[in-house]
Amino acid sequence: MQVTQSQPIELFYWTTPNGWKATIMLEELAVPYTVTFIDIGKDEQWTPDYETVSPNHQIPAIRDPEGPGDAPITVFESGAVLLYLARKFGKFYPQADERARTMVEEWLMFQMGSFGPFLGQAHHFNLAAPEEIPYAIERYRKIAERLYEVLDRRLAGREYIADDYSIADIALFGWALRFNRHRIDLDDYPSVRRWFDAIGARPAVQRGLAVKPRPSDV
Ligand SMILES: N[C@@H](CCC(=O)N[C@@H](CS)C(=O)NCC(=O)O)C(=O)O
Repeated sequence: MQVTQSQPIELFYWTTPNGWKATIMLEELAVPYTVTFIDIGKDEQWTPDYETVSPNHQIPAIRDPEGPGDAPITVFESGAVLLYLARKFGKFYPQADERARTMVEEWLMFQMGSFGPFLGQAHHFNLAAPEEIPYAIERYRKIAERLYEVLDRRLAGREYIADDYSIADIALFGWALRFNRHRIDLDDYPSVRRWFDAIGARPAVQRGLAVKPRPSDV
């Protein structure tokens, strides 16, 4: 049964890999949504109001006025947001097929647990740390390469990370977009490169990435 959304979902968002997962998903679903920009560079996540939506004061999060039982619901953590939206609208997550669903969940968890948190550490030590710490830079460089090797092996001969385009592709793509910051050359990973270009060419993905507070933001 097709689920319709009358009132827009409110997305709490900033232009980051975890934020893009949510805009891409909402665009792919073509459901109405509004965006509340939370500029984490200006610490706008640190308000008591936002804590009621996102207990760890991070983006993304959503408020769906038409949640279960027709009552509002808030969801924080990007993986939970993707799963909630996928279940609600019955897309990009093969709920009825245990084997296919488990495959999507494995790769979604791989992203949430590794291909994100570790790459974020690489960004920190490559670009933000107040001093250069060769040990940390090297540690996260090696981990980034290992993660891309895993992804490249998985994508060899496959169009998508699971059987069909899914929330696992959406989640992984958001982070792969930052390959420059974690100092990965995508051309060293030809299967990742092919997948990355194909996902990036999807119109909904492009619309999701275009959600910005100012046109000049990257
Ligand atoms: N596990 C969280 C991580 C979210 C996250 O790291 N969000 C970052 C932006 S990508 C953030 O809000 N940073 C601000 C802060 O931590 O104060 C998720 O997947 O939603």
